[in-house]
Amino acid sequence: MAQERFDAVVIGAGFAGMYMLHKLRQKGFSARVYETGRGVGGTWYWNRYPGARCDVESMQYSYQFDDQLQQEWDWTERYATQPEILRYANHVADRYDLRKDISFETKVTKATFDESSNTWTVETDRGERVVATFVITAMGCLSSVNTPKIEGLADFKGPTYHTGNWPHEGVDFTGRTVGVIGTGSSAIQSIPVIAEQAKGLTVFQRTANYTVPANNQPLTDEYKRAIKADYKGMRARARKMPANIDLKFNPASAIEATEEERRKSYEERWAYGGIPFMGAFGDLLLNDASNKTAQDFVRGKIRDTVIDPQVAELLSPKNIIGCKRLCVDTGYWATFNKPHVKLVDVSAEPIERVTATGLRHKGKDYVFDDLVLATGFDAMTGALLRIDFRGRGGRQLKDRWAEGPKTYLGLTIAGFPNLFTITGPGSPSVLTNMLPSIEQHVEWIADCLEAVRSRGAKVIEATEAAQEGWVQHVGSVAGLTLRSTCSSWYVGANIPGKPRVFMPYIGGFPAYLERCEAVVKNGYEGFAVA
Ligand code: N01
Repeated sequence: MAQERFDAVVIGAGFAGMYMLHKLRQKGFSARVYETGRGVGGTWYWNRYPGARCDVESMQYSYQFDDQLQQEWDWTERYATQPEILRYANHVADRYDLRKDISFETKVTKATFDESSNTWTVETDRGERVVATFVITAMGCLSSVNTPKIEGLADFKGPTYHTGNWPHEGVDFTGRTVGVIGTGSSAIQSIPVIAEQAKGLTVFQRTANYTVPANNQPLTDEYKRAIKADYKGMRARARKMPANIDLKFNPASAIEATEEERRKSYEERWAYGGIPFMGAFGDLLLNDASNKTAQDFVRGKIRDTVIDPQVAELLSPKNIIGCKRLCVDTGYWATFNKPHVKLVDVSAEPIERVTATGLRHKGKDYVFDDLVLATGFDAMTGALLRIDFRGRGGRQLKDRWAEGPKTYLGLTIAGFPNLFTITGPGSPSVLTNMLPSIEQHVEWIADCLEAVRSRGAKVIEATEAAQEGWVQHVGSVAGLTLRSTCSSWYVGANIPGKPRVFMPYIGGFPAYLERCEAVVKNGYEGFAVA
C-alpha cells in the first residue's frame, strides 16, 4: 500500500496543534495531526484534577488570531476552570472543522529524516507510517507526567491518581481518607477542594511553595464588554510585557522603596491577586535583598492565616519567591486550619516507601484510602524525548540533547531539518502567557514554510553556529536572574539524572519577538535553506 504523504505532520492537538493545523490549511499545506488523547485540548484535556484552573486571566488566555472568535466567546470567571477551557478548545475545533484532520488516540513513536528525499517518515503506535516534508511538534511543555520513583508505589491497594492524568469521570473523595504527595501548583489548587470532600487528608510536603490568592470572581458583563471593545489594545499592551500579559508592572526597586511604600504595594497586589504580585517591583527577580522583602511579606500572610505556629512555619517557603513558578490558590493556607487536614514534612528525609495501606516516612506508617501524586512533569523536553527522533546521519535527539536541550530560537534543532518545535526549550513559552506565545510560533512557522515553498526549496535547517549562539544567549540571560538559582522544573531539577540547564528563554517576549522578526527580515539568518 502506498504511504500517505503530507506537507506537514503535527504532533499534538492542544492549543498549539489546533492553531497550527488551521494555519497550514489557510496557507494551502496538507496536514495530519496525531493526538494521544481522545479529544482536543492538550493540558486541559489531561489535567482534570479538582480545582484545576488557569493562572492567567481568561480574557487574556485565549486565541487572538480571529477577532470574531474572541468577540463571540464568553468567559464566565476571571480565572477559567479546566472544564470551561476544554469547552473553549472544543468550540475552536468545531468552529474551524479541525477534527477531520486529527487522528485521535494515536501516539507518534518515531520520526526519521531521510536525507535522499528530504522527508520525514513518521510512525505511530497504531502501526501507521506516513511521509511528510515537515514535522511540527505541538506537545506542550508540561505534558510528560513525573511519577516519582518511590519504592512500593505499585503495592498500594487503593486507587492512585496523578494530577496530570486525572480520570475523566472525576473522583469523589467524600468519606475517604486521602494522601497527597507534592505541594506545587497542581497540589495547591486541588488540596482545598479535596479537603472539602475528604474525611481525612494528609499532605506530604518536600518543599514549601509560595502562593498568592487568586481572588477569583465572576466576570461582569460590563467588564467583558470593556475588554472586548479594546481587545486589540489589550493584546498590543501585553506584547510589550516580558510575560506577554497585560498587567501593571512597577519598574521601581523594592529595596530603594520605603518600608511603607513596599507594604502598600504588596498589600494592593495581594488584594488584586495572582501572578501580578511579582510586578510589584522591577527588581524582585534580580536582587536578593529586594526579593527578600516580598518573601517576608508572604511569610507574614501565612502566619496571619495559619493558626498553629508550627504548621505556619512548615508552610513558609524559605527560598526565593518567583524562582519556582508562583502558585495561585483559593484558600490553600486556611485549609491547614481544618482539624482533618495534616501536613507532614518530608524535606529532611525522603518518603521511605509506599505500603499497601499508605506510606512510611521516618519509620512511621500513614494510612489512607486514596493516593494523589501531585508530582509534576518532566518539563519541556520530556514529551519530545519520548519520541525517537532521528535526524541527519540517523543521529538520535536524545543523544544530541544528552547534556541538555539545544535549539535555535526554541523553534528548530540543528541536524534535524524541517522539524519545528512549538514552544520548545529555548523559547519564552512557560515564562509567558502560553496562548499568545503559541500563536507567535505558529505564525512564524507557517510563514517560514511558505518562504521555503516560494523559494522552491526543500529543506530548512538551523546551522550549528546559529544554534550555539542562541544556546549561549539563553544561558547568559538566565544567569542574570535569580530564577535560575533554585531547584525547579525550569532547570530539570525535579527529574533525577536530568541535566541541569535553565530551559526557557528568560529575556522576555518583546526581545524574543524582535529577534524572531529580525531572523526573517535578514533572509532566515542562521538557517541553511536548500
Ligand atoms: O508540579 P511541580 P505541578 N517526594 O513540579 C513534589 C503548571 N501548572 O504539577 O518541590 C516528595 O510544580 C515536589 O517537591 P519539590 C505550572 O507551570 C499550572 O504542581 O521538588 N515530593 C513538588 O512539591 C506549574 O509550575 C497551573 O521538593 C515530591 C511537587 O511534587 C507546573 O504546571 C496549575 C516528590 C511537584 O510540583 C507544574 O506544577 C497546575 C517525591 N519523590 C500546574 N517528587 C495553573 O495554571 C515530586 N515531589 C494554575
